[in-house]
Amino acid sequence: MENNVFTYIEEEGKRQEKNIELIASENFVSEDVKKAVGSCLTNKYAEGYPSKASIEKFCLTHPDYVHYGKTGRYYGGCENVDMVELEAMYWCRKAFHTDYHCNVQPHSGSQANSAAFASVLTPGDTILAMNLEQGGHLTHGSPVNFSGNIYNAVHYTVDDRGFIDYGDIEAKIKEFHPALVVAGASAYSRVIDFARIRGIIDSLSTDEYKPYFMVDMAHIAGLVITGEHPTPFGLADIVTTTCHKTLRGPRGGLIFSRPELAKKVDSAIFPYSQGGPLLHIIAGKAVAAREACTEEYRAYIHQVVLNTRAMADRFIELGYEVVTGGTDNHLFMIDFTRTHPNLSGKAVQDELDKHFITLNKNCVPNEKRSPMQTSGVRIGTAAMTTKGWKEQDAVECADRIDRILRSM
Ligand code: DSN
Repeated sequence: MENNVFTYIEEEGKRQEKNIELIASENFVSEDVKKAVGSCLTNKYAEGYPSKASIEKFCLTHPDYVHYGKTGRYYGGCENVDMVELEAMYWCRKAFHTDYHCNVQPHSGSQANSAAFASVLTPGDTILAMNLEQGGHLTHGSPVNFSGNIYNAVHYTVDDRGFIDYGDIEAKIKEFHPALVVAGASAYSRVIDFARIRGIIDSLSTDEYKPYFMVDMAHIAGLVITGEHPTPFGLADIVTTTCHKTLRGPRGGLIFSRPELAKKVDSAIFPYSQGGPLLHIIAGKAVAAREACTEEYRAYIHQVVLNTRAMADRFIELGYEVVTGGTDNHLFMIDFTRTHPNLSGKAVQDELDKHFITLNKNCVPNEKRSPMQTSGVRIGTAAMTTKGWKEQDAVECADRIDRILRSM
């Protein structure tokens, strides 16, 4: 049988070039990131972490680097990949302006969250996080996910307008005494007030009870880097992220932690939940993090925020209901329930696919339809801003989507 994989890669390249990409969790990486990810590093096994000798060598050229966490590999020949991993740890910390420990090995955001939980929790512990149906994430305690099975998950909610209900966070901490409070979302268009959540946790902590605070900043990582969203560093004990959304790196995850948790986090990745790290991906993370330290990247993220706001505002002018009435970040949600009750998120997604516009159906607060149908869609502009979109392009796209939906 012929192997057609290169044909499909070529076809997918054409699709990515041609389509308008509005999936809020996607982006287009640089040629340098692709070069790293497609490199010979994929051939190398390197279970463990960079050796003490490699760290000493790295510090000769990066005297500001301070190492936390585990050291030592289980295989020979790791002298080059050690330096790659140290570069990734160094640039990820630089990009986020933090001296937290950084583990660059998680294969994905889910793996990062799984290990982050395992580092500070024991099975059966209670976690408090945002509801998946209202914008949270699968790995934040959904009953169909490991997180909702291994741990006792309780959820906070959003208010009538779709904003996080901080009063509910406080009430749920008082009622359930979670061992870990999680902030972060995959479909939430507003600033998350990490300082306020830290304040709530501190006000309810005692000598006997002190929950950990974890932020999953996967969606907004790029905005955190450039200051378009408040940083969780200095507030959260653990911060996880993916690298492939607004951060614009390869698929994969990161875990940052306060230095005192470094060894626990490292052990929770290897040997607890992963084997050999993907060094080619880690190289891509290093390249992307370095790129995120540039002025060009700062301007890019600022443009993402402008484009998203322009597009959300246009949809509101056109008579659509945008959840929370707008956006502060790279995405927004349209809720068809009241304005277009005959439209489901799935029908809209399928129709737009035919017009080469790609987005995803999404549950909205107080969703009445199933997750396979939904009453809303999620729209993000990070990918199209990489392709050069300005506000006018975003507005024209909203007009075009409106014309298509009116003919449905
Ligand atoms: N992070 C999700 C998304 O936002 O698309 C998928 O896990």
